[in-house]
Amino acid sequence: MSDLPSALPADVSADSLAVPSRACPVQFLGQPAIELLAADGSQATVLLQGAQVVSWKTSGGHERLYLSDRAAYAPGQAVRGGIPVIFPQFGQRGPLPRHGFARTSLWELALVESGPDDAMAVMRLSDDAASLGIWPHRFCAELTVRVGGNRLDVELAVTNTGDTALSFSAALHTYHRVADVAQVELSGLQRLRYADCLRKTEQVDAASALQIEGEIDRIYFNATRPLKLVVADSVTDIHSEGFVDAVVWNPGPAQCAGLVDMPADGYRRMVCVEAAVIGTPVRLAPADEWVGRQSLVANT
Ligand code: TA6
Repeated sequence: MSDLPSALPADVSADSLAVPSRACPVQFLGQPAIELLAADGSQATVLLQGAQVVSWKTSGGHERLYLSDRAAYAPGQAVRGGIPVIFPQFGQRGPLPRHGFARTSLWELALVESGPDDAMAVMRLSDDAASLGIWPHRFCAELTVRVGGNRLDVELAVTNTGDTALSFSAALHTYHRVADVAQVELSGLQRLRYADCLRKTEQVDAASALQIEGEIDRIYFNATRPLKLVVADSVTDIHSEGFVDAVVWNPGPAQCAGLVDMPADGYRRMVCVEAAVIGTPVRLAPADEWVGRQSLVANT
């Protein structure tokens, strides 16, 4: 226990007493998780189930991710909110359960590390009898989460550990927490081609920033420019590498009412902006590796 004085001496700033970065195992709503705390006070919490980030708070304690207060926490159950890891199939674009099995699998903690300014955890998922039964490929997936300096970096690395080629689609299904979805302006997608999953059409986006008016479910292709999510006075810059597409989703009131793990008005306080690779699935020859990254920077 430190012997710090109860009141700081006049010449000592709180910053100089910053708690060193750390990563520690915790229980999050009964689930095994890792809490990452950076020296500046920013923090993230990652469940072992699905290697799912469920909380990212900036140094002022502002929660940046939406997590449904009706989310289910049970083995094999997808958790509504945070950053679900979508792999090896996006949506129902194949024979697997929707959004694949990574988000409902138990990952193992491979590494935790804390530096002077940030804290990091690496989680790992490999093929097993259950996955081979529905997806006949050997693989090793690693998810790296790093928090510090008001940014959250999430990286998915997939290696083909088998002796035949494999293909997959993937996404970091990020639920951004917003004050009011009606105030969202998302720029960086202008003039891109997108698939409208509601109307089953392909279109080209408008030349202005995207605003959310009701249910939206779009896959933007070749979305390689940085995105900027502005909601009232909150700004989040979104950078992706490797994930060449982007998904924007909000269920709107009608769909939200049908989601048992979302409050009826939950759609008003979230928007999913997802780093994705869908249009052209990733193909890996034996021993090949693919890496995708999404960086979120909270600018206010
Ligand atoms: O990312 C958009 C989407 O594919 C939507 O079509 C909607 O299904 C959403 O994912 C949520 O999917 P989930 O399986 O988590 O309910």
